[in-house]
Amino acid sequence: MKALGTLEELPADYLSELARANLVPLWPSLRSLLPPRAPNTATLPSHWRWKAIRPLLLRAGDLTPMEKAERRVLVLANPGRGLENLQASATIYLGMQLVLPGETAPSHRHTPNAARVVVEGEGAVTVVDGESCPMLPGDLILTPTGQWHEHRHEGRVPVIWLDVLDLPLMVYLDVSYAIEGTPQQARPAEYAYPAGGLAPLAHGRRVQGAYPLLRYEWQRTRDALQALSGSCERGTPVQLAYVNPETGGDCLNTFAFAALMLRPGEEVMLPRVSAARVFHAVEGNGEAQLNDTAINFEQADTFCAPGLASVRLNNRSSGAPVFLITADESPLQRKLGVYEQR
Ligand code: GTQ
Repeated sequence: MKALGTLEELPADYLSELARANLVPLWPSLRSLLPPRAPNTATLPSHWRWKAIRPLLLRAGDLTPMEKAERRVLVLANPGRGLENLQASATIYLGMQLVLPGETAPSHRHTPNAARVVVEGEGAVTVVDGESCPMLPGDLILTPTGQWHEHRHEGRVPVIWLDVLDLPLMVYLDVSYAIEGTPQQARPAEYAYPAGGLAPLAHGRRVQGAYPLLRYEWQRTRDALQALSGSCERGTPVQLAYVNPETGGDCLNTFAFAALMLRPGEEVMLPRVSAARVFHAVEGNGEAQLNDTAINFEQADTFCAPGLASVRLNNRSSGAPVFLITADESPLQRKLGVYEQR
């Protein structure tokens, strides 16, 4: 591609006349807006260590009462995008949230979609549009766009989870806002999906509604990965997608979630895709090679790969499996017609 003219080549009086008329020449920016063959990204391969996060988050519990926080969260910010922008990737926001025994993060609803991956503790619930979802380590809990949610904790130990939201996207689109609510009347989960391929027939009809399942229990996901690993060739990722059990589609509109198992000694390459991706280690320690960046991750660590990164994952342990939960931007990119695998 030809090099184009620069701002510096233009006379100062011309530039100031343009600015007075709210005009900007395109050609000095054209190559960075439309770079040849592959996009530019500020997203860096990044790693957030649980060992660093946990004490700082517990300290936030001492420093800032719930009334002063509403959501007591430390945001996992990508240094490449500027920490102040609170982004892991262009569209993914990650935060580690703490609720102490006896506390409630009050009810609200907002345009961004959210999902939580529980990291530590027991005894808390997230109430989503009235449905009470217990929070146990490894559980994935959905809070789709517009649904009321509050976090209650009547247990004895701190509960911590990872929030995954499409907040940067909603802010970018000028559609991000929240509505405060009042405490919800909580009921147990209405529908269960007791096994793959079986859907409840409520009053002779299939369950209606866009989000039939809000809580994906870790124990069942783990068991399913173990079972799948028996019939998966080594080196082929043992991976399950978190889907809407009525439609088989993505469980949220914008992000796809999956669980991945690395068997002892196993190395896998993931396909090179345009969607940025985040990884959270539910169990085990391993290595990730993200482009030129090597990451040694431990249990409860979180890391991210920009779009089109090459991703290699390694479990060097000879006896213990690694379990990861991933979130990526593929549903959003598919809807926009820009998703690609290279
Ligand atoms: O739990 O509702 O990390 O509204 C950021 C915004 C969590 C939440 C976050 C939120 C929440």
